[in-house]
Amino acid sequence: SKVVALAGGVGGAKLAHGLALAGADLTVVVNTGDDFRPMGLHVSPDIDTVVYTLSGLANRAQGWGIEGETWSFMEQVSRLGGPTWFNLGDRDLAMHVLRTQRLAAGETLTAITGDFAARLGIASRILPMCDEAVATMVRTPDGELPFQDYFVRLRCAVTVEGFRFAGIDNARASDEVVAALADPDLSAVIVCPSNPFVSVDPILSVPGLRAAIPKSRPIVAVSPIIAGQAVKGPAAAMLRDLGFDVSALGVARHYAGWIGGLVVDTRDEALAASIEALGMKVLLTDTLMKTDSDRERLARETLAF
Ligand code: GDP
Ligand code: FO1
Ligand code: CA
Repeated sequence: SKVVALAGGVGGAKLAHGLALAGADLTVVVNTGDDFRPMGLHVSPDIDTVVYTLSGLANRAQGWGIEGETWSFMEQVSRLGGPTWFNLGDRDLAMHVLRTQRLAAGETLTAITGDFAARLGIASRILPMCDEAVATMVRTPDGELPFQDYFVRLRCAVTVEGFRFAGIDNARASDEVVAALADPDLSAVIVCPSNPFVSVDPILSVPGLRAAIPKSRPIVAVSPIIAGQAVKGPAAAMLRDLGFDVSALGVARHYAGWIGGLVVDTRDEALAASIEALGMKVLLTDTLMKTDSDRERLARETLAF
């Protein structure tokens, strides 16, 4: 079946991989609010993670970058006094150098990403949420931080008060994203278990994107919170700081009025009635994706739901 999945990095890429393994005709719309330019190189972390995951190159334990990576480039950057808090591996570097050069030559991020994905043997379509630059900014008690400063340099160890997607007013849903959503054969939109605030919200904030999602098709999300905890990353801390319940119910409240169904972990069975009371259906299953077969099973169950 034809599906569009909305995804950030690690959680998004895992379910997208499952959907591809399950044989879905898949288009992944990926957050680009994390993008930034260390040393002048255009890094697009969530696209990188989706591309590396779907091509089988990903470092699964780390959650970003390439398996078996080497770090000679960064060692030399360090000797020469360059910035070392954001690490570009020797093989990973190729993607950033070529992306930067092709963007400077006038190609769109959509075209470049599609070409890289095809060259790495990926059958699914991977689309950036838009082609304009959007930068997620994190509001903290001490002022606003660029996303990678918050995430990597400060390891998310600051209180979060909110977010701003700088540049979003000048962005628009790309023709490719609009076409994928307008496909008459589209059977569903799947919101991956990605961070609701800094992976899914930027995608939905792109002007024209939310409106392009057909009202006639089911929208189903998978909760990134299991038993009150994020599997990885700051989603639980953000729910807490922003005053939401740190649970699948908090996630459900954030998406209420928009999604028709939420896939919730069996461990959170006790929340099902409260979530359904928000006006959405609930599927209870094991949502922790450790292996490829976990990814594929969760994808199949989500598609059936
Ligand atoms: P990022 O861009 O790399 O931060 O990745 P995403 O935003 O796509 O995903 C981050 C979210 O994925 C976190 O909130 C995790 O809790 C969630 N996540 C990661 N692995 C799993 C998993 O196996 N199952 C579920 N349900 N959530 C997961
Ligand atoms: N995350 C880190 O924690 N440390 C890094 O040095 C780092 C480098 C990096 C390089 C390329 C890339 O595509 C991603 C990279 N990430 C790194 C991951 C990353 O930026 C974050 O996990 C996300 O932006 C959150 O999705
Ligand atoms: Ca991300």
